[in-house]
Amino acid sequence: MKKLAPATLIGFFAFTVVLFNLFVVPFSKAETTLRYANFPPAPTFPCVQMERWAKEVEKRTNGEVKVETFPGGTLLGASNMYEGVASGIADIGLSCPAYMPGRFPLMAGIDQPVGFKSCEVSSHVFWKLVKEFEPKSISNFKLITVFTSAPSYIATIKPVRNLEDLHGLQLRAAGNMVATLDALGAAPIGMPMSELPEALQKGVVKGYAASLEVLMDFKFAEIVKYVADYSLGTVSFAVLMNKAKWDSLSPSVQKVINDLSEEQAVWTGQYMDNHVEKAVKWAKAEEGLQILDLSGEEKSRWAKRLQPVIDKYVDDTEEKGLPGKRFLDRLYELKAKYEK
Ligand code: 3IO
Repeated sequence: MKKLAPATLIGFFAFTVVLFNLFVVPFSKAETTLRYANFPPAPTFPCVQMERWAKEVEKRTNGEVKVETFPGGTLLGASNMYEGVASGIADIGLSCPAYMPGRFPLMAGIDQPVGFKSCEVSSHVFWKLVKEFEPKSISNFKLITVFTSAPSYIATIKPVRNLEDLHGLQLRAAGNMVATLDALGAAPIGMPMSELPEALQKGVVKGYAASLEVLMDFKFAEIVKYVADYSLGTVSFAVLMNKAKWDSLSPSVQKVINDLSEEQAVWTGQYMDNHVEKAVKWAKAEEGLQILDLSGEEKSRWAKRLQPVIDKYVDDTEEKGLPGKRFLDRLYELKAKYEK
């Protein structure tokens, strides 16, 4: 048989590529692209869970849906996320209800200082609560999933071992945690996580309350060297989709997304718990971080200061005609169940 000249082979190959692009690609192409906005940097946990969700949706819809992700505030930031998704700038957005005290009054129950120890538990409890109570504040959106941060702790430049050390101390916190730090006598400043690096650098704050993985992910352990070992509450997140966009999706795609929602909450919690452990090990070994035990007596002083914060949540919601008492009762019930 006559050998084909290399040029003929290349020509044949090029022809095949052209044919493939003309006839095969157009029909196998993703039918829908979802634009998913996120405010913190790509390596942080809210974005890690976003990439996992995107990958799962693409896989489970066999490529019918493509998810385009926008980490680091490249499409929407923490403060315009809610409006940006409502108006369709993004199809999906990670909103942080905990940054807006008063705007999500019932859901704020999850961020009260109820002593969560694990993000898997708090995220799963939050998911169940949101399904059971269907908060009005997010009823204009399709809820994709919810989760929380891992429990927050006070991390500071100077050691905090008691309420006296904490008195008047300027600390950054998520909005919903401002009341908690106020009750402990600190001077909290509410701001999104994305503004904390600069505030710490400039010395505007002497520390913060947040979950512990940020010690490593934002390298905060280069500045703060002490953590007071007292779990203060979580920071809640809700992944919201534009309602019209949701309505435009096929029933099979909607089913994939619905089937993923609770799983995603639990996945995120598990990822976070493992990641926090890794971060604390790193911060201790590389940056000399110290976790300060509080005495038993000191812990009960803190608990005594924090109970009125929880009581106030109940009063505020009930005043608005919202079932805050039932929400909290159910929270404690689910917390005990998942902690087993
Ligand atoms: C958070 C927000 C963005 C990136 C990493 C994060 N870890 C915890 C939070 C939530 C928050 O704002 C806080 O104070 O814990």
